[in-house]
Amino acid sequence: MLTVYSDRHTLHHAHAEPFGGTVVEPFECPQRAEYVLARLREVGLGPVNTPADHGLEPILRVHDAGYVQFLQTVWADWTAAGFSGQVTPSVWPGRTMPFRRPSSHIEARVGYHALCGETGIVEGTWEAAYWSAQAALTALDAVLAGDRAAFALCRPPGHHAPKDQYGGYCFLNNAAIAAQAALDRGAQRVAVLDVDFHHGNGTQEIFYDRSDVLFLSLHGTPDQAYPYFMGWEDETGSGDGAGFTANYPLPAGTPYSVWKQALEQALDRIRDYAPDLLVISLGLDTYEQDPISFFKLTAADYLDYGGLLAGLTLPTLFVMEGGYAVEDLGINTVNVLQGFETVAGGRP
Ligand code: OKP
Ligand code: ZN
Repeated sequence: MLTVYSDRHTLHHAHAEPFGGTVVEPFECPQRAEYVLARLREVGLGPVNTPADHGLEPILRVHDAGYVQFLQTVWADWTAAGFSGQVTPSVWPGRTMPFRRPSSHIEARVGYHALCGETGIVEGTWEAAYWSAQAALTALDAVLAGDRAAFALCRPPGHHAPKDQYGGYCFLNNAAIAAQAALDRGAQRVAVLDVDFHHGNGTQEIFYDRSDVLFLSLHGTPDQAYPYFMGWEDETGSGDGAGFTANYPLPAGTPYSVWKQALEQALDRIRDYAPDLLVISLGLDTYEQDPISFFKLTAADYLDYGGLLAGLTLPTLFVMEGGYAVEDLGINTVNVLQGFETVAGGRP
């Protein structure tokens, strides 16, 4: 299987993360991608290519132009205001404040575009996010050209970002950008299956009122897990999209046997939908040793469900999302891809 990877992800390295009343080293760190890269080279998964530049156009099919411009200029505006460290939101339009007009102050613009407060922005964040999206688009090229599957080793991740907000370590929604690009290049229907521990709120929101993308997410129940305010079972789509969103919230301690039942239900939905392309938002934070999550999957379970995904016999694009047990992240990620290849057969 082809992997697409850009070392420019290292330009995004937040310095600190507020967590549980203290400040810690960010869970979403550059070493994550290095562990995955090392493991896929160790097992000889396939070639590793750098992304081709598809430009801003496919990004702007999903994200607002004003938001993209914000990401491009936020660091310069932050430092011009005399601020340093990392861009950190400190004020939001509160829930009862009527929105009258935008404030041009950088603190206001940061709060306007920030979903939440744990995600730091540094000088190279935009460049890293841009090439992360290009990795997804380049891996998509391979699948559209006939590869059975390809892996976009994206960092930073994307699934929490709706069209004009960042947070949950995400800036550009790589999976959504790839799904939209596939539609723009002739696909009729795309399924996005999000197996990250966290609900893919950004992807859900982007496609919520559309029937050309079926979005499905298995995740920690909003009652107990970030992003808390979305991901309930009764969120099923609206308008033309009614019935084209499916959520499988699961409680703390969920073992693979239970997670797998939800996955089988999601796979049935995908089979009925008969998409032209399957995009997997691949998060490995369902792992029993993940420091910020609470499912109980083991390394062997990743091999197993990789095979189940291959059983759909669909062209499949894997897009890296979360996973914070850094030292085991390579093994777990590549286990999904190898489990897939064992059932699907190797590279065509
Ligand atoms: C990103 B991805 C919770 C604070 C917020 C953010 C988690 C982002 C996960 N105490 N934590 O989906 O892996
Ligand atoms: Zn996650």
